[in-house]
Amino acid sequence: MEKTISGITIECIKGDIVSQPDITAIVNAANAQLRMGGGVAGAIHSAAGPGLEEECHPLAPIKPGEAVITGGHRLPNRFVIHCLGPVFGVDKPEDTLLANCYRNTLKLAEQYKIDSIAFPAISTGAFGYPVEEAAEVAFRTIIGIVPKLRYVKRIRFVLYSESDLDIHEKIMSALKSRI
Ligand code: AR6
Repeated sequence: MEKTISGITIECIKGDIVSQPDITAIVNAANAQLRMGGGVAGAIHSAAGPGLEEECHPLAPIKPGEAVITGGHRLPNRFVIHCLGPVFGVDKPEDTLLANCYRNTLKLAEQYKIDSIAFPAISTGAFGYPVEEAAEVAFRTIIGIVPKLRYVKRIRFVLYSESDLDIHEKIMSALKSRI
């Protein structure tokens, strides 16, 4: 599913964040130390190779809601933007911190004149954020920022499961009627 708002395409697909060769920057659901870890971070570091951890080392630690940028190393993408989502029930207020992830990531993307970006569903895996609530925060934040974007033209959500895709599509269609 995709829709265009203020000339920017927002889309949801089912897939793997490390297999988005047409996208300039992919987003890592990182850990504070910017190390390999599991889930998205594990997949990104495995695909990028050890050079990514080396580049990350001096940038760590980061706080919930913060984002930092590195090169893509062996990934097909030019950049990786690493952000630390909130741990649900621990880092509060969760919704503000999660919104900051999307806000700060898009801010960096603009600074680096990035035209396309792919997000995973930050915080919804190991960090336990309920997918539906997280998707509401993600879309609400992005919709608020979209009119201000100059360089980013495509924002892709890459969902790992059919059910996560369904939830994101449902929330995206509901948003349509509110715009
Ligand atoms: N591509 C797209 N989505 C994925 C992929 C993938 N390759 N792998 C998992 N997902 P998570 P978090 C989905 O746990 O909750 C790590 O260990 C997954 O199904 O990667 O922010 C880090 O080291 C879920 O819906 O990120 C941190 O310590 C979503 O991506 C911690 O987990 C996010 O899952 C970060 O936890």
